[in-house]
Amino acid sequence: MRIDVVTLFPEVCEPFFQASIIGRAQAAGRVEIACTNLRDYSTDKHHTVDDRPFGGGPGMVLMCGPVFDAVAALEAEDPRSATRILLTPQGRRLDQSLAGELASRERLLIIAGHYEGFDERIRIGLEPLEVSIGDYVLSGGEAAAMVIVDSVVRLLPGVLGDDGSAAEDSFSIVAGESEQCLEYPQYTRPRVFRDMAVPDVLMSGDHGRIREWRKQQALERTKDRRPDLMTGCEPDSGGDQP
Ligand code: 9D3
Repeated sequence: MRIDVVTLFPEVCEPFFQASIIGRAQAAGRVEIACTNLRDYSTDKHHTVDDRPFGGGPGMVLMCGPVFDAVAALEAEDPRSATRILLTPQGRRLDQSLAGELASRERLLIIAGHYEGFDERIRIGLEPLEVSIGDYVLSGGEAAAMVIVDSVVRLLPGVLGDDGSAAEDSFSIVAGESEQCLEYPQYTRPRVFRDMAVPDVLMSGDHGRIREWRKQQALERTKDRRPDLMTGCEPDSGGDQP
């Protein structure tokens, strides 16, 4: 997979993409991620990429020219057709099932804005998929780009290895359903820390009991904290809503 990120702050995104799992995925050739500075596609000597809105109002609007030119130049670099993604609070909310859909594409071209918004003709002319990462206000799309790339890259074949980590995530996709239970409580050494002991069952060596305890804990925790997930979470064993 190839991922391009068009942004006014490539220096913010680049180190994130070099680190940890995403960095290793790139080194292993599973994904190629390139950040492009939108300012490189401005056409005036002041490197302008935004302007005041026609009709007045607060803030600045990202201009069409640099965005169209950046998209055209990047798409011409590679014959694989790109899924264009525009990061905006008005977009489809990112969830595990959208991450899974995006992970199946051969190429993503992500456009991150800053300031108040995009010239509407960017939507009309480029017909991007508009994506939001949730209902809170960010100062720009860069953090959202990092979140999307992270959630997608770890789903690519071979990226996590075969320890089952991706399949066991509490939000992993199971048979087309995107959500299941939250995770059960985990413990490691020491056995007692500040008077808090590890539950006896985990020290019992009885793997049947351990599996039952974990299932029960995960169900209780899900019912308590995220009842909205209960539909995808073993409906027979505690899924009854109050
Ligand atoms: C006054 C209306 N504001 C929307 C709530 C304008 C506005 C504020 C901040 C428009 C864009 C932004 C910058 N945000 C993003 O670029 C963004 C974002 C977000 O703020 N929340 C969740 N997902 C995303 S994806 C891109």
